[in-house]
Amino acid sequence: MMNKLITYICSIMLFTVACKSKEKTEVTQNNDKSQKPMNVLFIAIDDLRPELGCYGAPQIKSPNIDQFAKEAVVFNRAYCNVPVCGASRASLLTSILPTKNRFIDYRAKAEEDVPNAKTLPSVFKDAGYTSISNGKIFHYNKDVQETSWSENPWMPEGGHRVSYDPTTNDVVMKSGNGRVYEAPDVADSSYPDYKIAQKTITDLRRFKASGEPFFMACGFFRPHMPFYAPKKYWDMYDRDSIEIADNRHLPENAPSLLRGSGEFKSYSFGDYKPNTEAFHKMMRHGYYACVSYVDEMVGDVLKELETLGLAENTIVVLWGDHGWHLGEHEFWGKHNTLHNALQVPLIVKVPGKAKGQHTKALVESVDIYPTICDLANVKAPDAIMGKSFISILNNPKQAFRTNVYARFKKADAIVTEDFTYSLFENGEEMLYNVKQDPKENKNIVADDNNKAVLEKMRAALKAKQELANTYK
Ligand SMILES: [Ca+2]
Repeated sequence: MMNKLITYICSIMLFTVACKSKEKTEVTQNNDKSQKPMNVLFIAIDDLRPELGCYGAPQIKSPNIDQFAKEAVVFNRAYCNVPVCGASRASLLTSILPTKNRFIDYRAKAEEDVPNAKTLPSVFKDAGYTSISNGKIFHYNKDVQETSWSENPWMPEGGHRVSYDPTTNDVVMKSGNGRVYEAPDVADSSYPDYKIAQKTITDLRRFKASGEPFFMACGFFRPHMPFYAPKKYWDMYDRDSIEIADNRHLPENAPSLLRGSGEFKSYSFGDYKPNTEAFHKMMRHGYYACVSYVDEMVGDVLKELETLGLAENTIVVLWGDHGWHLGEHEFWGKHNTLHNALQVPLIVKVPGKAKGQHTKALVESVDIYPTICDLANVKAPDAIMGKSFISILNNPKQAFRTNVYARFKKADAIVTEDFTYSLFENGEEMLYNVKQDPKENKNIVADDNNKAVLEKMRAALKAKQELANTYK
């Protein structure tokens, strides 16, 4: 018995030593300058919520992202720091948290809000990489252009404001927001996301030929409204069988300042009347069709990365800039601190790290910057506020943050493993138990049983606000 025990203990000790020496070897290899540098492909998808096949949503046709997820780590609990395009992107790309005076809305620019910050692409550029921006990365593609990018940011003609013209049987540039949906029988190449994918593919071929290390940012427009996609993507879904939100009402005890986004009202709805069942089905159908269209474009880019043999030394990060209400609470879009607006898809593939696994670790968008730097051995500036989650990529079962922080205009929010909490500027609060009430249908802030939790959430929020305010 004793002998067996001693053998057992010895084998554990040997195993531990073996693991430690393996770790050491890996670190040494990473620091070996003779190794090929790690490239970066950062794919940003506008307004993509984590409703994808690989997130357990079989109703969505996202075969290319699902395939990519099998080679990557899927973050089941990733959050944006600001649920609006421009601010979310500026915050991620500088790894600086929002405050009530910084990163406010879609117009937020890094060069105005944090003029001394070094952006993620700029640290790669300074480290000798070629940094490229194709499509929508910063909301304004000229934001911090000089310092961030090796070449002028590239945007397809007309941006996302193109729509189908029956006289030319193709899409053309237009001004202003028109109808919210469009399903013409045209080729993939008609819409700008195709051109963004093709430009990225052309650049990848160029970098393969030149051998230069790259930081490639590729930003797709869809599924941001308007829901314009070739008919074949709409045809992937049977509208009658699309399930609409089952909580088409405000949360019980909702604060008076809780609002949905008004952005969708800038489009026209054809024959549809908001808040009808037919409207819900049309909006979901349009959103899903655009997700499938963009999924195809992502697939084109990732296939080229494989074909060129670049995948083996390229870190790929796929990220949505914020969540989206698809009719839950009768809200459409982002622009509040409910879970639907804050949670984002985040899928990270790193050669040699974990793959085909999901993690429940809480991460926030500002963590992406230091993680990419860490993986590529590029030094991140001291002023950043995110934390590298490389430990999760080594072992997706590890815990990471105890909470994440987000804010939007009149509300600050904290999300923990079990709860979401918001404090509005008028003092109103929201607390939801996301384990028991994942759809956030009942604000339980006034429930005496939650007093201890509430105190913790308030303290966590204050700490995050203080951290955010440390940057001057
Ligand atoms: Ca967006």
